[in-house]
Parts: sequence; C-alpha cells; structure tokens
Amino acid sequence: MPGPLLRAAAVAAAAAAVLSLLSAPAQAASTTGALMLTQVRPNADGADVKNGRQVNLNGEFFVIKNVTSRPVNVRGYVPDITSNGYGRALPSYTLPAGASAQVHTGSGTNRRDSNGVHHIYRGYARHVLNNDGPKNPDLRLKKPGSSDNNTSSGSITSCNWGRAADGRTYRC
Ligand SMILES: [Ca+2]
Ligand SMILES: [Ca+2]
Repeated sequence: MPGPLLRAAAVAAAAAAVLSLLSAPAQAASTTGALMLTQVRPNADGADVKNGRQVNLNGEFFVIKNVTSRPVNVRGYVPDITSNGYGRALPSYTLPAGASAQVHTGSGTNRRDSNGVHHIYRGYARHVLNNDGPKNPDLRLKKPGSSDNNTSSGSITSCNWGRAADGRTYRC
C-alpha cells in the first residue's frame, strides 16, 4: 500500500495533468476518417435575405480536407447540422489526396477553380448553417449511410463556432 507521500505525489501528478489539459489550445481540427472539417463560414457575407429572397447562398460554406494519401470520393458523407435537419448527403466528387474543398450551401458546378480550390455544391435554396451556433458541436460530418439525427452516431469529424460574424471564416 503506498504511503501518504506517494499518494500526495500521485494526486499532484493528476492535478498537473488536468491543468495541462485545460491550458491546451481551445480546439484543433481532427478526424477519425478520410475527411476532416477544417473551416466554416456559417454567416455569409452581407444580408442573408433581400426583398424576401435568400441570397448569397454560396457565401455560406464549410471546408473539408482529404487527409489521406489517395483520392477520396465524398459521395454519401452526411453533414449533420446539430440544430436542424438539412442533412442532405454530399454529391459524387473526387477530392485528390491532401486537397480541400469548400462545400457551398447553394447551387453550382462542382469543380476545381483556377486557384486550385475545389468547390462542391449542396443545392439548397436557403441558408442552412446556423449563424448563432447554438449547439456544441454545431456541425458533424458522418460516414456514408449515417442519419441526420443530431447525435454523434457515425460522426468522424466536427466543427463548433458559436455566434458567427458576418462573412467571417472560422477554424474548426
Ligand atoms: Ca448561415
Ligand atoms: Ca441535423
């Protein structure tokens, strides 16, 4: 059985471990799968609605990165926004090894632009990422076949943003 000094040392070590956890950087993007959420712009630049119409839908997006050393087709991955049911699965698009794509809320042609940035479009007619970020996390990316049920089931990577400023991009 350990003596009081040893026990005190163990308690001190445990306390130090807790402190080091608390002082770690707030959050770093991570994934348990092939794709990682790295950035998000929840609040598109400018007004979301003009004359009763939803505008600049593609100014709202999140960024996924292929963290593997091979191409990955993103088809079927489910972005589950924790506060709503806009969980349409991603379309077929092959993201090269190590590449990132902006996944836009509105419509467009999935492509790689002249700056080498990939763009994937979800085809919604309204903004879907919550500007207020009321949950933690606010967005999960789930394995193909997962449900948009606002739980962690099937999740490989997530993003949390809180209240989002107009047109600002946040790191996940
Ligand atoms: Ca939004
Ligand atoms: Ca959801």
